Amino acid sequence: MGNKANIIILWAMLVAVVAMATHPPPFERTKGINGLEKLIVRDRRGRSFEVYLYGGQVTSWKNEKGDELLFMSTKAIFEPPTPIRGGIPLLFPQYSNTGPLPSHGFVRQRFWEIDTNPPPLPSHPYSSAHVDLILKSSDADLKIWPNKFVYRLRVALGHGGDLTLTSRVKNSDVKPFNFTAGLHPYFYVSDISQIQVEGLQNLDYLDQQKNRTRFTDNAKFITFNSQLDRLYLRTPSKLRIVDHNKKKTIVVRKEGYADAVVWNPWDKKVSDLGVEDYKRFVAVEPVAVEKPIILKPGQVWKGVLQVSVVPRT
Ligand code: TA6
Repeated sequence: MGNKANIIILWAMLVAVVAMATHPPPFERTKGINGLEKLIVRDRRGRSFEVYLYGGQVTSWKNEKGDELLFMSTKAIFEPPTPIRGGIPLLFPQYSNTGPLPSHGFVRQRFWEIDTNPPPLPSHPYSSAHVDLILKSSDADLKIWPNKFVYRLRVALGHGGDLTLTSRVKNSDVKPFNFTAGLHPYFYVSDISQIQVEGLQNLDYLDQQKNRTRFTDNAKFITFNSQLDRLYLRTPSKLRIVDHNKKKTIVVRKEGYADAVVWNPWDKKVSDLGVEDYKRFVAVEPVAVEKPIILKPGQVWKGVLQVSVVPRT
């Protein structure tokens, strides 16, 4: 083969590599539990995530070995309007049940659509595979929360296998509004009594089991031996869940969410949670609660959760 042919082959290979890097593989649209539609996104190394259009909810995230990294309740109810207990529920426009809306707002109980024309996302352009969803306030939503919004969600697998959820909320109304919001990831752990959550030492928290009484946490890290439900205020952007049995650390990074909730119900009855299920998850939630987000007409708020799993240090 002559030099010219070699150059052409090399050129074709280069074009293919660039095309693969800049055009993530498409996702599969299929039926999940009870016929609810879900999207399955895989990268070339066999990592994957699944997201249900109901709730715009990530329900699975697997590494290249096929290990599930998120927890799903053994009694999860995949029947609208019940929220799905597990994965990563989206909380908007109200965190928890401290306002007039249903607990944690209503977007986790809505049917989202695939966003075919999302605005560019400058800070995360290099994901290896992603999907964009969109939810616009409906007439029924406006009756319970009279503020027109557009919520865009990008779920992306990074080149290192990390999972990133980018939320963008636009005020599409003619008046300002405010909201509280968050994500409620159920992280799969080997045994709740063998993990610790790090990064919250010396911070103030509101104890959600004690009418949000304010305390300061002096402990170096959080361990679990009974129910715990704390809203930590103005936390660092990086938190860590160390799983001693698995010798791994789940690194939780957040942007745009000032606060963080740590929750495990232990033996508290939760109707759609199996009796032993509490042993296998911890919720470490990026939230914006203490200071509600205020948006003027046309303004967009962005919140990011990025999760990666690394060997325990
Ligand atoms: O974020 C923690 C929390 O608000 C707990 O208080 C708790 O009960 C949990 O979320 C689950 O809420 P849900 O509305 O999904 O039952």
